[in-house]
Amino acid sequence: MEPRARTSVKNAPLCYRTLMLGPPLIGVTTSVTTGKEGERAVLNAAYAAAVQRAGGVPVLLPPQLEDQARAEIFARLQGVLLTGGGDLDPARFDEPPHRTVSGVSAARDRMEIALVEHALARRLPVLAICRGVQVLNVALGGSLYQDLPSDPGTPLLHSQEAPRDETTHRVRVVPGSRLEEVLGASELHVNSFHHQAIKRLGRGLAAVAFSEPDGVIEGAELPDSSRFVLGVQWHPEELEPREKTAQRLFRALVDACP
Ligand SMILES: [Mn+2]
Repeated sequence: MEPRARTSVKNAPLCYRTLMLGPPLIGVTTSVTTGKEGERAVLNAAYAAAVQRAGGVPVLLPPQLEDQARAEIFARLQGVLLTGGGDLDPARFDEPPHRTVSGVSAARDRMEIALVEHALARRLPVLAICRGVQVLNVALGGSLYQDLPSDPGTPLLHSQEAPRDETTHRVRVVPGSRLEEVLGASELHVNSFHHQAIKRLGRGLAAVAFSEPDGVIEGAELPDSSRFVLGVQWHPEELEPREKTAQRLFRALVDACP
């Protein structure tokens, strides 16, 4: 007799939304790199895998798209995933750059801020990860701590040296928030690859998760039950193959698509 298939993410049933309406197109932003091979658009494979396992179709959005092409793609999207990457240009929140600021791409900043505005105007669901939650915050007029170790200073190593799928600090989630509802947890262990974080919150955003014990904002959302706009400072795409809380974030994005 054949052994019964083990329940795993790979053969988990598709989410309700995908079963009823087909897989939604999720715009996934990419990083820019420059080197001897020239300029490139790149994406960590874990993001594409997580979106697909949740029942969505990732549509990669290179910052090199011209305005017309970008608008044509944006108009067809049903959801948005803002990914991690280099720092935003601090000029976006009217500050001179700290000496540690790195990986700034004006093209990426411009495209992602336009994407946030497009998504909010069309009430599309947005999941924002790491740099993504910082982009969401800045697009809404907020600001960032440019270098957590020196400002505001913290005993935690938010730029962890451990492997990407290892968790290194605790996060407390605000009871009653959308994030808590999605995660199904009010306390969790997360990975951490950021040297910046939200300082002043953008218009309408609520801080819904904090690292412990230093109280850095690790989650933000629009507290509006009629739309899904949510960001986390950690990297659920790296934890998603085995962590239920991480899987739930991607499922929730797909389920919220029109
Ligand atoms: Mn962190």
